[in-house]
Amino acid sequence: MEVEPNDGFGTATFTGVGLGFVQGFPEPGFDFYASYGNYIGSGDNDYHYLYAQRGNTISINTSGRGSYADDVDTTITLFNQYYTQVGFDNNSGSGLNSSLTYKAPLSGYYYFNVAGYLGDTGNYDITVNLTPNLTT
Ligand SMILES: [Ca+2]
Ligand SMILES: [Ca+2]
Ligand SMILES: [Ca+2]
Repeated sequence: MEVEPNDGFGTATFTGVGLGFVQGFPEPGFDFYASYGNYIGSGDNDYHYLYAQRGNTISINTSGRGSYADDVDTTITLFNQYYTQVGFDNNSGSGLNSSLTYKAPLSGYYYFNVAGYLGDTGNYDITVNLTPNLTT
């Protein structure tokens, strides 16, 4: 679950994904995957972050939360550790959900903001997957 306030980079919610990932191989306790529920209120931005190593593929998806199927029309904006935007998606997921895949060119923290399209509000789940690429 997100921890509000998380409306900017400095207060982003940690997904739990990526710590302990060393030299392309997972260490004990490493998380490749996270999924948890969140809520977008009026004027809300939800920043989350993960850690990826160079060559990892980051996959981020939104979906309806529990009984709140497709409650909110989400967007996802992805940023690198320098807060530079490196990706955006509105509706590539199911329905009006967002889905974004990005191969990390640099090791570091990656941040993403989930917001409601045109101010839409509601419940959503965020799902994050990290796929190692051991050939890079
Ligand atoms: Ca929120
Ligand atoms: Ca927020
Ligand atoms: Ca959308």
